[in-house]
Amino acid sequence: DRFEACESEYTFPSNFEFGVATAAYQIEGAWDVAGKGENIWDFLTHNRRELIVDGSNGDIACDSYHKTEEDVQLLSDLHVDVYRFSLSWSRLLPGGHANFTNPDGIRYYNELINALILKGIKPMITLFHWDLPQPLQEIGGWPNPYIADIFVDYADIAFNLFGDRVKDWITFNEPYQICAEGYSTGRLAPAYTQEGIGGYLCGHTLLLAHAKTYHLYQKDYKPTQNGKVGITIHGAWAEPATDSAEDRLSADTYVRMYFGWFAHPILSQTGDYPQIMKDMIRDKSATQGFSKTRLPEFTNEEIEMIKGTADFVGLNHYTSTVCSGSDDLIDAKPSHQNDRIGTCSQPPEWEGGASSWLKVAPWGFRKILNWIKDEYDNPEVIITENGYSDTGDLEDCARIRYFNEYLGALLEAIHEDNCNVVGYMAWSLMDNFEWIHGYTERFGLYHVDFSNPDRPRTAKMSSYVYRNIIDTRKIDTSFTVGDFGTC
Ligand code: PNW
Repeated sequence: DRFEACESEYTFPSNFEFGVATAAYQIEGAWDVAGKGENIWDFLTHNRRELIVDGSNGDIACDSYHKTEEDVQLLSDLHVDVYRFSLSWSRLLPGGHANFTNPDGIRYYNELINALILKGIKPMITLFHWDLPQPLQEIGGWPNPYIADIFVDYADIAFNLFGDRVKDWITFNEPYQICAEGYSTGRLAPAYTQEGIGGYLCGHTLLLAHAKTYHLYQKDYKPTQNGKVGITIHGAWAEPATDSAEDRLSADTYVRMYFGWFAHPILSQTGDYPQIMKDMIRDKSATQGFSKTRLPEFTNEEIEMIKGTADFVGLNHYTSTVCSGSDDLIDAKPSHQNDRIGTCSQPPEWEGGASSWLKVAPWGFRKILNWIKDEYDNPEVIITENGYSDTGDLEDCARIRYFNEYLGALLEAIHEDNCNVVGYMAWSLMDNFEWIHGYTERFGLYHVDFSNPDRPRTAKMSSYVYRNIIDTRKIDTSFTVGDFGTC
C-alpha cells in the first residue's frame, strides 16, 4: 500500500539522474519580444480568452526569458543533475519555416544552455511542447501531413545550433494531448473539435515527424554529437474495476489506445498502431457509415521507418483511472472515447490535487512501469514529468507526500521489478501558466508571485525535500526544514 512505499529503504542508483521540467510557453513570457513569432497559444489566449478559466495568458508568465541567471541559480540550489525545458519554435523560427532564423532566439537559448553547463547541469531539450507557430496552424496544423517535414527542418536547425552541448533530445511532449485534446476534445490549442477524426490525423503526422527526426539525427548528428533522441508520452494507469474479463479488457484497451497509440509504433517488435486500436476504429467507422477507417494507415515502409526510433522513452505520469464495462455501439458518435471499450473514471474518494484529473495513486505508477517493461522488452525509461498541483502554499505538505509516495513506488519498480528507469524529472521547477487553467493550479517547487511585475520566486518546503532526496538518494518521510512547520 502507499504508506509502505514511502518507508522504502531502497536508494536511487548513484548514476540515476534527477531533474525538473518546464515548457517554453508556460514560463518564458516575452511573447512578442525581439522578433519572436506568434504561436497557437498566443493566438488562443488572445483571441479566445473565454476558454482560459481565469482569462489569463502566457504573455509574461514567469518572465523566464528575462531571468536566465536567476532561474539557473534556482536549479543549482536544487542540486538537480538535469534541466528539461522546451524550445519555443516561434522564438527560433518566427514563421515556423527554416528560411529565417531569429538571432535573438539563438542568443537566448545559447545563454541558457551555457549557464546550465557552467553550473554542471545537463540540458535536456523538448523540441515541441505544444506551441506550434500560428502560420503553420493556418495551413492546417498537425493534421496536415506536410507539417512533418517542416518540423524536421526545425529539428535540424536545433541540432545544428545546440547539439554540440545538448545530448538529450525529446521530439514531442505528449502526442496524445497534442492530438486528442488539440484537435478532438478542444481542451488545448488550437481547440478544434473534430472528434474521432482530427486527433488521428494529427497523431499520424506526429509519428512520421518523430521518426524522420530520429533518422536525421542518426545520419547527420549522432556520429559527431553522440546524443540521444526520444519521445515523451503521457501514460496514466488504468485499473480494471473488477477481475471480470470485461473490465480487464476495458482497462487494457484504455492503456493500449492511449499510451500505446504512440508507444506501439515506436517501441513494439511489430510496429504500427496497436491491433486493438486498428480493429476498434475500423469496425466503428464502418458502423458509422464511413467508407474506410478513420485511423490513417501506414505503408509497410512507414511502419519499418517508425519502428525502433527512440533511444529512451520519456514517461509523463501523474495519476490513474478505473475502467469497466463492455463495448457499446449504441449511439456511438465518432470520438476517441467511443472508439475504446467501456468507460473509465476516478473514484470520488481518491485524494486529489487542485487539478480535477489529478488523483493520488502511487501504486498505478509502479503498474504502468511494469506494463511498459513487459510490453516493450524493458526499454530505457526516463520519467520526464511527475508532480502535484495545489493553489500555491509554501508549506506544501500534500505535494511532499505525493513526491515521497510516487518516488517510493518508483524505487520498488526499479529494485523489485527491474524496470529500466534511469532518470526522474519533477514537474515543475516553478509555478507557471497551466494551459486552460491559467494560474489557478500550481505545480511548482518554487512559488511565483504573478501579481508582482518582478515575478519573484520563493522556495516551497517541497524544494528542500526534493533536494534532500537528490543529495541522499533516499526518501526520508521525517525530513523537516528549519523555517517551516512540520507536515
Ligand atoms: C502535462 N492527464 O500534461 C504537461 O506536459 C504539462 O505541460 C502540464 O503543465 C502538466 O502536465 C500538468 O498538467 C498533462 O490527463 C496532460 O492526466 C494530461 C494529464 C496530465 C498531465
